[in-house]
Amino acid sequence: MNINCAFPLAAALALSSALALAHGDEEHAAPRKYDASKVAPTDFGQEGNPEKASKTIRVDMSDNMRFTPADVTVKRGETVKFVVHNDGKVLHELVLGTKQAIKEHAELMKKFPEMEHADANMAHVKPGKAGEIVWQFTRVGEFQFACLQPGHFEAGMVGKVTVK
Ligand SMILES: [Cu+2]
Repeated sequence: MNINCAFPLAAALALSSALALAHGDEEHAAPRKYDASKVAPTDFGQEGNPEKASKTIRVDMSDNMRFTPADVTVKRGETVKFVVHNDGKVLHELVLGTKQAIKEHAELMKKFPEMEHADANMAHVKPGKAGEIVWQFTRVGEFQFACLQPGHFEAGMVGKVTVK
């Protein structure tokens, strides 16, 4: 079972106890398969078709709780492939969302630090590894990406996506 992090907090909380049970490490082993029939629009865009990615952005994550770059600009409608490298020694992740969704998600992670999930808008990356997110930005505006491992967001592990 996956939780869409664009869901309101209440819905996410209602689901979270089931999630903790449903989410093992096994399902994270296989790379995500794009399935057009499962693409769900959100306020910040939707899962992109990897074959239609017109831009690749490499983002590095490090144990100093920073993303490099921490500020990216894309065009509305563009499908972007984020290649997310973990240069540190602990688990990091990149979660895309609206400012509000990221904030709510961070709160949820504080309450349920064991909660794991694998949605199209996030990549959990083990030390020394790389992960991918393919995302189509369908709305103009300012969005965020953040690492929601406990304490990381609070330490400033957050970046900005501007969609023009
Ligand atoms: Cu992190």
